Amino acid sequence: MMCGEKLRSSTATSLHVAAFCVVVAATIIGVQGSHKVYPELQSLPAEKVDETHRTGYHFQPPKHWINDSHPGPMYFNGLYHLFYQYNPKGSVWGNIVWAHSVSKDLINWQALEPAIEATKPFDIKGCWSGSATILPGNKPVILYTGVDKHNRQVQDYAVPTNLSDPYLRSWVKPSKGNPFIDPDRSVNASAFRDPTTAWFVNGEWHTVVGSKRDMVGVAYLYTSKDFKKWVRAKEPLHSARGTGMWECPDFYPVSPTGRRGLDTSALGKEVKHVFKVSLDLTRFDYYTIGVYDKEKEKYVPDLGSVDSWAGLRYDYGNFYASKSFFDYKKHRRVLWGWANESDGEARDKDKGWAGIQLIPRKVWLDPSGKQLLQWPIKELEMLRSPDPRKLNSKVLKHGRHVEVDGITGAQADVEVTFSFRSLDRAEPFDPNVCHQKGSTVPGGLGPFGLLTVASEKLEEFTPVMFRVFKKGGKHVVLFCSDATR
Ligand code: DQQ
Repeated sequence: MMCGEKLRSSTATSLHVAAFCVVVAATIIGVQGSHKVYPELQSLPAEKVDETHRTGYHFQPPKHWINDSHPGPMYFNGLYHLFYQYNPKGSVWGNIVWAHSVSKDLINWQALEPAIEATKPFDIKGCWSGSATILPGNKPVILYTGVDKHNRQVQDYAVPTNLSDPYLRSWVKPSKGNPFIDPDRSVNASAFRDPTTAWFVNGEWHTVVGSKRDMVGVAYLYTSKDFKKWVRAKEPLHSARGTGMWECPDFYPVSPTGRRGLDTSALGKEVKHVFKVSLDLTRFDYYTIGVYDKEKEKYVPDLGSVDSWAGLRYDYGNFYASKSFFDYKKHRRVLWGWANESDGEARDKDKGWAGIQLIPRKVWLDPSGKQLLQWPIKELEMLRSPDPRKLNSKVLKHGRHVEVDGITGAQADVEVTFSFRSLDRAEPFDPNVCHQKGSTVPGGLGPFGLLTVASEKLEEFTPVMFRVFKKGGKHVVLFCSDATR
């Protein structure tokens, strides 16, 4: 632990930090998502898997490349299903299938055969991201982007072969009705992908497909009465200038009060909507909060909720191509994201794996209505050791640290309370301070936090740190990390 302020344990003023305390966040990080094509590497099976940095907390398959959480999870008949983009032949992007795992608790997973592979003329060059929807009668259906033999991105569907198999091991892509959306001439068929979970309103099913027109990011809206024949609406659900390609759109309702999640089709007078896109230009996930006007079939962000990289991000670290789902079992909305590697593809090939699914978080609307709040799902706590390391009442001195021994510096689930005699020295809020001042330049109150992955003499470390500010008569905490060291 380190601190930039003389701190003493006290019950007067304390900050309780457990794994993710997201009030406002900002990070300096040199890692971004990408899936460039390396034909010479994409079909080289792992000779051995380097276990050094494999994770104990996150989902990852035993070997090879993964990307995108957007195929996403779904809850069906007592099991969680996780679908993700996977290269079964190597550890760089390529040969993409929809890999499939199932779990009872979102923590312990069993890998199954891929749900969707490139076998048909309408997906022969790739089975890209999409989403799952549960239709009335408890019938799951997958909508996904197929890359056809002409390299056009078309929208396809798949259904379980046998609904009474609890694992839904096998999926079929009917020739009848596929592709269900064929891009007409007005659509850019090389930028037209990732259909999101469908919602039902006004007697029709609705989905959106991410796209762009020049530099205008677009979410094309399609509607269907029977989930078979889909028609493009006159206007997109939403679009924004200067934002480029919108990948992996996600659109869902949030309750104005409380933490319960809502079914994707839920509507109501006070219900707000979240619209998320993964911006290909920056490779980060941005969201706005706004209102869904079902009569006009338009999503309108609230005043001050900004599209593009001037707006809010789900996460200020390495987090891309995310997807949320409504968990019918626990009535919560759960969000998954994907992180890729910061090493190059040569290293990915050598270590035999690349990419992880990030820790699933529960998301809900902040009481201000202006941003989302999130917290790791409760189930994560089952990974905690029965014999935790405990440190009590340590005084942290300016510029010093206290070593926590007996745990690995690379992976730990930490609950920590920092207490202050007073918060008087908190400075006015500055959201850019993490980026500008990093972990070493002191402010009024902070930075203080944890040094993870630290070398013995502290030449290298990754700080996860906090600064306290004053804003609008209250205190706010900025939560940052810095991967540059
Ligand atoms: N990855 C998928 C695309 C999606 C992109 C292909 C986002 O469908 O737009 O693997 O990372």
